[in-house]
Amino acid sequence: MTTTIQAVDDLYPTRQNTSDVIPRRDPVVHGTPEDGPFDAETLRSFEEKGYLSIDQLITPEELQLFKDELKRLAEDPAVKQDERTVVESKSDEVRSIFDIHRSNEIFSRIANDPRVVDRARQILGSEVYIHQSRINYKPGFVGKDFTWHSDFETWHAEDGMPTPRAVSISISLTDNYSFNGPLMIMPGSHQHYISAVGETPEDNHKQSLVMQGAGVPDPTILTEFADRFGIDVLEGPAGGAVMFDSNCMHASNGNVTPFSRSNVFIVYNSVENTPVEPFAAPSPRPDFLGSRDFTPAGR
Ligand code: 6CS
Ligand code: FE
Repeated sequence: MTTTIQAVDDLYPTRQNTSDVIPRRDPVVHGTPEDGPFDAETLRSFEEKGYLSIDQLITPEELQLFKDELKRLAEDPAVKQDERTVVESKSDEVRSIFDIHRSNEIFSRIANDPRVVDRARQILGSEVYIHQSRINYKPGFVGKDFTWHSDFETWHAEDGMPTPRAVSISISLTDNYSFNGPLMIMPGSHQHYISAVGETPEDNHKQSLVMQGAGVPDPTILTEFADRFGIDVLEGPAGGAVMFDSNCMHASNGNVTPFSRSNVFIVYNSVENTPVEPFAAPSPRPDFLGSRDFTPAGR
């Protein structure tokens, strides 16, 4: 019996020997105003900027429940030992906990909630499944930065995601001020794909989740992007959310203030964009980083 391996063209080559800027070959918004809660103007703005903000996505009661759960998880020694937990390089404080949509009932509920999934389906124009989820703590005083990157570049190179038909939502669990390391996005950068130089090391995720190395864009190109697109700093109160396209150039600074900057981060991928073999890595990342369970979310 012969097995046919579905060959998927690599439209977004990366981690080879040159750093190039490739125009996006795919639409950003796949759905229509009739497909969900976003109106035509919101969808147009998302297509143009690559992100949108949602005021008060969750209730004050849900916010308190999530914050209590965040504290409980960070203090659980078993959680700290788990391979899905990443700790800060120097302080040993919890930096991120991955796969919380599967390991935790409270976060599984919000990850499959219509307030979130309906929006992801509308942007992606199809049923969606969860490619990845994480809690980012960014604790006060010691929360480290996330350097400039495109999530899609990593998900394409290391998880085998064919096209950028994926969207992330970051639900703020603490207030995001200009000074405590909020998300920064270059508006419009998602329409251009920056390929990176340098091969992906074996087991790259073991260091990339603390400090990304492979796939980091070239500083000269980053400077050109910053000059061309500018940098939006996404401040906002706890309970709000930001949705952004998988190929937005984004980053966040470290947090030297006493005020932690914690969020829940969930990545929705179109069921028509399921991963194949990695496009630029020796082997696929573990399932808790790039899920191979394509069960539609919210069903
Ligand atoms: O490697 C990843 O999948 C993760 N890294 C970053 C910095 N953002 C996206 C994602 O959570
Ligand atoms: Fe990211």
